Amino acid sequence: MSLIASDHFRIVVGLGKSGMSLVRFLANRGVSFAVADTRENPPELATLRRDYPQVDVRCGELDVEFLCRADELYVSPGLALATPALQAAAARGVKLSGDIELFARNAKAPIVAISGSNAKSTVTTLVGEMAAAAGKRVAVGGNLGTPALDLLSDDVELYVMELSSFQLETTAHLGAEVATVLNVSEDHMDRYSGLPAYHLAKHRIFRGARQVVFNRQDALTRPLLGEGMPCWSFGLGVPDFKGFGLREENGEKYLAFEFQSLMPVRELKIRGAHNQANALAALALGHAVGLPFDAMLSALRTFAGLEHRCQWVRDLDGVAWYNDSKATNVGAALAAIEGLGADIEGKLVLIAGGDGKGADFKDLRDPVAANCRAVVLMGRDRELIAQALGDAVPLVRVGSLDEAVQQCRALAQPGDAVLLSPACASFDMFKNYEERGQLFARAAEDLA
Ligand code: UMA
Ligand code: ADP
Repeated sequence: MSLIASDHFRIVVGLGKSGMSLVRFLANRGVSFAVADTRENPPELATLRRDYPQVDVRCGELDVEFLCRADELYVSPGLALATPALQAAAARGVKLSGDIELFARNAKAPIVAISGSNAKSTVTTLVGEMAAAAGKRVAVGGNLGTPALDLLSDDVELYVMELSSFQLETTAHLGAEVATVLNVSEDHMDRYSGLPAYHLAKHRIFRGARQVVFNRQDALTRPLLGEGMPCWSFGLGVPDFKGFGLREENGEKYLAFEFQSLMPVRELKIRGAHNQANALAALALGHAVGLPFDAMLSALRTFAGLEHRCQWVRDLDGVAWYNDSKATNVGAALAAIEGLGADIEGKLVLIAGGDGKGADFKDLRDPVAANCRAVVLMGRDRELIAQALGDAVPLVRVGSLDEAVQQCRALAQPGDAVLLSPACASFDMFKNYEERGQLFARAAEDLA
């Protein structure tokens, strides 16, 4: 049974990656639909016109009368539900939904659902590799990589899904086998009225979940639960029943489950305390869906981390260079500054700045004072960061990433590390965080 009524009319709102996956899904099932996008030339317009020339597509300002022809709108994650035309349609009885809701209604295999302000992609990838090492036919994607609907297949035995708060806003019932919010810190404050609204959106991931995983070190990750709900935890402290954590044996730190040591931390290739937490979260999620420990541990031993996440670029004159361009919010940059700062002999020379998305940067001040030799500031919101840091450390303002790299070369001393961890999105200066990371790595590699 396809869990979608074919006698209703739908409109796909947004024609990016999610919108195009919706188009494919609906067209394959013979559902009648149209497409709207607020942009004059949305990214997938040419593909839509080539592959589905019969589909009615409206570009530019959303037309409420047009939207109200539909029973249900599938709204792309990049478009806020607060958009007046969407709200006007909803007020007239049109249902607002999204790709993840449709995915959940049609997925036949268990879902591991992963959200959080940071570490989603790392943990999602890790759980996917653990499942593959255990011989499962696993599909990995969502906010990371392949859009959810493109993953649907009767062959899949396990779905491992990274879900953003934007995707969860349009998801009424996910029904995951296990769900987690890894951590909660401010992000996307240009879209939410404040942390409570953002927190609420993330916690929609627990709707209909059969098991949950929470972070013992972050109270905002604990869901409100009915009694008897199976619940696993992770955190950097010593674990107790149903907990994953760290234990010390003969002076050596181990990843551990309850009272059992599993693997020395030194065998992990990913660096920093934050990555130990990520490994523990992945173990908890994998254990909840029955993956054996030997397969999970072998995946942990080989996983070298994802590009642009505290990724080592090179050593030059005793200074290590790291690309953490994916740190697009304050929480992520803090994890890198504290995690890497504790791992090196000297100090960090930090490159920060970009589009701050309305964030408050004050939490950077103390960790920067403790771990950094200097901060090189660039991008649109560099003065906001400068104000938050005050006189904690010397600040250098630059106009380009190349100039930032040159300044870091001059400022860093042997034993130090240069860290690009901007605490900001990249869109004011770059196409995306990948481009920012690649240009940084290239400039660092080009240094004589
Ligand atoms: N947009 C419009 N008008 C529209 C529709 C979209 O202006 O009518 C704009 C949005 O404001 C946004 C951009 O277009 O700036 C892209 O939005 P989209 O919804 O079309 O995005 P997709 O191409 O469908 O990509 C989305 C996710 N992007 C966002 O949520 C912004 C991708 O995550 C995800 O990989 C993809 O679906 C497949 O599931 C990216 C992302 O940045 C990596 N996610 C955010 C994050 O990780 O912080 C949440
Ligand atoms: P997401 O998909 O949630 O953005 P990623 O795995 O891509 O997460 O990591 C993004 C950034 O978050 C990394 O660059 C790193 O600095 C930071 N980070 C990684 N693990 C953690 C953690 N456990 N807590 C906080 N920040 C983290």
